[in-house]
Amino acid sequence: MARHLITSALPYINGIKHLGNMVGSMLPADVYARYLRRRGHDVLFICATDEHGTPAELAAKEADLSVAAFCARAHDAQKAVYDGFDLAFDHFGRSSARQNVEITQHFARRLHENGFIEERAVRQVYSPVDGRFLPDRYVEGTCPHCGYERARGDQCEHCTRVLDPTDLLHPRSAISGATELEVRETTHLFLLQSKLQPEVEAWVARHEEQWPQLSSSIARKWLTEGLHDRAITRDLDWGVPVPADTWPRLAAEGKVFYVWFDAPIAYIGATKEWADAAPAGENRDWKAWWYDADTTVRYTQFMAKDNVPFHTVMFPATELGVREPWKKVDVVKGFNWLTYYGGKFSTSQKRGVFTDAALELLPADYWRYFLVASAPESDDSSFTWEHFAATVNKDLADTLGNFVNRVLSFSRKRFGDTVPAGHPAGTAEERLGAEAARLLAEYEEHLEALQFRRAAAALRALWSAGNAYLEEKAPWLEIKTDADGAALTLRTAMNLIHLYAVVSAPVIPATSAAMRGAFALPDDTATWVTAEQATSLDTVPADTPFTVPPVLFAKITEEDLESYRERFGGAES
Ligand code: B3M
Ligand code: ZN
Repeated sequence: MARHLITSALPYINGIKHLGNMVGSMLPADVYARYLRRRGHDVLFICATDEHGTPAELAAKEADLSVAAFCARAHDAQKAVYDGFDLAFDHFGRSSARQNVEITQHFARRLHENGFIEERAVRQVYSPVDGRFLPDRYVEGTCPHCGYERARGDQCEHCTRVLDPTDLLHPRSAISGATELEVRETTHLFLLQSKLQPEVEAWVARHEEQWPQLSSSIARKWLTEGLHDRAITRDLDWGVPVPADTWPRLAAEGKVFYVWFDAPIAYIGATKEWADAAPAGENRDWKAWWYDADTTVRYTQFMAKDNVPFHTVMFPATELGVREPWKKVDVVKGFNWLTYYGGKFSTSQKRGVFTDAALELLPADYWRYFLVASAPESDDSSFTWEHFAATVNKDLADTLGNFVNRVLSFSRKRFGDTVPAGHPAGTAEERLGAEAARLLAEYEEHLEALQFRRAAAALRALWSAGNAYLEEKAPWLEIKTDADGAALTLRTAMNLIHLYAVVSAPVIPATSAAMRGAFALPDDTATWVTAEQATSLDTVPADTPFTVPPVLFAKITEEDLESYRERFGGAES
């Protein structure tokens, strides 16, 4: 069996993420990891907080904490939310960890030895009041083109023109508002990506066939525009220090690597953290996942589309330039945006649903199912409370939850606390088994192809098949004339519930466990269902004791909806 390395884009440290971030990276990665584990593959699922860069420094300042203290706290806060969402990472690390510092410095040294790094003098805005160089977007001023007074040094939001900070009229520091700004010369390390362009192109050409169209078209666009040499250091206090053995002067000046240089390397760093955290007696070989692993590991990355260029072009360029056999990605699964009523999720304007608030309202499975079923794959998709409520009520509460409850309570009422025997399976059961096997195969196929929306649709169809069977057999009528017929129907339906419990687990793990726990079946450890088992629907034999679990999914009422819209903002008026 192949070994599967799975990573999700690393959530940035500066705040709790919204549902759009969740559906575009961590959640589908988790569903895929859970699925592959259940199919018996060796899986390593890694994520981490992305902690360097100016936004982290500014968020720390606002919280009146040191950056290190802020990041430690923010990491724990994010981790708690991801635990709440049942994300089953093998390790959730930190880009600021020692392991990542070491590997990032190693990469930089190797790139230098191989002639891919050069020192260049650049002129940059310096703010004496702030005591620091200001990144382009932290210089604000009046746009020379349209007169907008809050244009940023990289771009005017109003007329969208791309700017250089020195273009701005009346420039000021966005951090302190200071207006005495100077332009100073400073030296930075540049990664000579232009030299690596042909190699990256050849590498992309060999791999893009396996990528979804969204990813390969973004990679192609970047390559067509040409890879530019890129500054990979910054004048900041917080970050991976430039190694003094290789660049003593820059190290003495306190330069650190740019956040996008060390962030993807943190996939490796976090794997090493995982290995270093092994309990006594367990040997975790981080390098086997990352080094010389081209034919033994299949590596799948998940991310939103704005991150795709960094993963399909920039990080591969870095890895190629290192001239060591580091594992490169096999499949880049990119996502479009989830919007909030067609607009942006916005922290500052308090629009949209953040992951911590979501869990305060409802358990993770409601969100997991809804998000997977509306994953923005072929296009952007829009979150609305109305759509959310309709999906929960119809798919989760009616189609799945109600089926489970109805079958188990009715059987208990009529036949007691064990699965009834009844007649042997007849043609209706044969048809149902064939349908279940067909839909299961479809579901598997979509999960393997990373088509999450379609996978959710196949799962929903599998749930519906149970309802159709129940309507057809109508055991509540059958029981009046043929008790053994009703017993057969209920036993078959209970087998279907057990099948649902096993195969729904990648999407709704907690509910699946509750469904499975209803049956006191000895040695019930299978992690997946074979086509034969789906066809014969007899894993749970007659006489198996069972209990009726509490209602699996509560319906969302009109009043709930009203209060959600009020709290989170609804359609923009
Ligand atoms: N932290 C995503 C973002 O903040 C970025 C991903 C890094 S993946 C190596 O938009
Ligand atoms: Zn403008």
